[in-house]
Amino acid sequence: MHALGSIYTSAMTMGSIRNAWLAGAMLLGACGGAPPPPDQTAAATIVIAPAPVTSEVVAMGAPEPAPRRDGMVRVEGGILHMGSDDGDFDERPVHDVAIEPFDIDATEVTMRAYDACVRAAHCTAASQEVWWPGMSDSDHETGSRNCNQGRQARSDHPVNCVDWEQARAYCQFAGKRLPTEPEWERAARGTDSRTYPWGNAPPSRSLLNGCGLECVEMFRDWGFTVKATYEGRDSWEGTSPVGLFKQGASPYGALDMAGNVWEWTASEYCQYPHTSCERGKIALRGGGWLNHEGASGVRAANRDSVWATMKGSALGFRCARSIG
Ligand SMILES: [Ca+2]
Ligand SMILES: [Ca+2]
Repeated sequence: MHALGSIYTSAMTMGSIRNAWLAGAMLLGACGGAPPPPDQTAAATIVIAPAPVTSEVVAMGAPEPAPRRDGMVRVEGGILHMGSDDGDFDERPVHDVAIEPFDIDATEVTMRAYDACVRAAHCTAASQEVWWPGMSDSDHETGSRNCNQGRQARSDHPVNCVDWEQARAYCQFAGKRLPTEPEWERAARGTDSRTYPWGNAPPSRSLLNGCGLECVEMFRDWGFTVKATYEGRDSWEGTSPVGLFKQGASPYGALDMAGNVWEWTASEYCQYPHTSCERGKIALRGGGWLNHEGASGVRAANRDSVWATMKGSALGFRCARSIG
């Protein structure tokens, strides 16, 4: 994890350890040069509406749709009750967003898939090192230990340590695009405003690759204290192969929408209801193998943001595609 050290300290001074490494990176990023602004690809119609009632939502146990042969799942359109009144300040107010049906990758993009784009000379290679503006030497050293580039045994793991432009280039290569933030939330939460992709049951090591005891101990060895996502130990100190946690599927069959790697979206980071935006900052979703904030960090409405130029070892992406 990139952060730790100075980043962790920075986040703590904000009065919260929310998304500490990412928030810290954002703070540090503000000291560096601003990256190119993102284009505005979100095609959502925004309508303010009262918060939906979510208390009746229960954990889902029904079989989830299987990915198609092209590795994507279909996500229904309609009104998304975006955000959460139970989450962080940037998840409020809950507001309605109209979205069109679309397809989204069932899994995060793997190293193997990304390398095919590199071999085709459409993508630049993923980095073996983390980077963000103002990064410290210790951030660089600890964060780079979990970049997957150049590790043969991780070809089925998500590509990480790629910036936003690299993610966009890959999706273009695949005939796709990054999902907008509303689309990502729809794909993770379905139509019932559930807390997590699988329902409302708390995270566990059978549902996602989060920060279990293996992660807590790793950071303890590095001199840092992090809060576990769940009790017990999972098998993955860093990323895991994509699509491993079938029980954690979203209502549409999308996997790892919670945990493994945070995911780039197409959207600039804006306060709801999309009135005030931070130019050059991109909205991230899903939480990752590293979360300082425990279970809350992998909620489907949780958000974070970083400079578009960041390359993080707990940050990857998946692609989406419009229908028709
Ligand atoms: Ca783990
Ligand atoms: Ca993920």
